[in-house]
Amino acid sequence: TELLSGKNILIMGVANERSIAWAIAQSLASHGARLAFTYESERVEERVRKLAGTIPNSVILPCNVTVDAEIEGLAAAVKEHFGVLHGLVHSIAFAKTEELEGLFVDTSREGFALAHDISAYSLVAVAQKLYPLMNEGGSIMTMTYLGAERAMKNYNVMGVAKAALEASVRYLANDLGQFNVRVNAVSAGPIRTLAAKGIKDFNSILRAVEEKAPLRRTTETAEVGDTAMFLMSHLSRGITGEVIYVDNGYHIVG
Ligand code: 0WD
Repeated sequence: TELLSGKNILIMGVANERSIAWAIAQSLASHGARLAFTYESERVEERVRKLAGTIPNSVILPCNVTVDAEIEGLAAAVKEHFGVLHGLVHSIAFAKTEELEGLFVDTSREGFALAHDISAYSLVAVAQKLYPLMNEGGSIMTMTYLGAERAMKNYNVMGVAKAALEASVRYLANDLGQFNVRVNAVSAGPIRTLAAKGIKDFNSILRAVEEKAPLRRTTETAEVGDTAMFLMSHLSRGITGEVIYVDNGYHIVG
């Protein structure tokens, strides 16, 4: 029943105990994976170190994804610690709060570029440096949201960045399939995390999900964690380039 035993998986995007990446870590660890975590900056280092410390044999490495040298340093460190990498979980996004309210038409050049750099290009950048370590095949996953496909209130430039992210998943999947590396996205329903704090009127979004989603409840991070476990495992070996919805069905009705 240890679906991930012998698998080395890198998790990027734990900020605190509410982070989706942290729930993913719990699911992966409980199925026997060996984990490495990255932290963005000293601002979150202590919190990530404390959380990672509760998972035996895990390692923690710095990586701000806006800096190429840090991604290169990460790849070198992962190679040193693990030798072979089997999985990569990308759970990172950022936009300035002023871009996450009001009209999308008011998005600044700089805000657009920053949101795309951290939320979409970073997947390409880390995949580029880490797939060469996936000598035994691998699974890469990222986190997306329905705002990639629909114009949703206040999501604005992040929706456009998520559309770029989802397209990147398809192009990366097509490139890396020949190396037996799969690339997928999980589109999660809204969850109250640090990142969600930046989105205006988040409560009404949650309420709409409770009312309209087929399962009549909001998404829990553990539900995303268990789908991530499936994506990291052999069970999902036929799936690549896909966006899997873990949203209690909201996208079919909302
Ligand atoms: O409703 C939600 N919470 C949903 C989130 C619904 C659907 C998708 N998502 C996505 C987010 O867009 C993101 O891609 O899930 C992913 C994880 O988000 P989260 O777990 O909701 O949020 P959070 O716990 O804040 O983790 C995102 C982290 C950052 O946290 P803060 O809030 O400190 O910015 O991404 C990391 C950082 O730890 N991050 C970076 N990591 C490396 N380099 C960088 C960076 N430059 N910028 C942000």
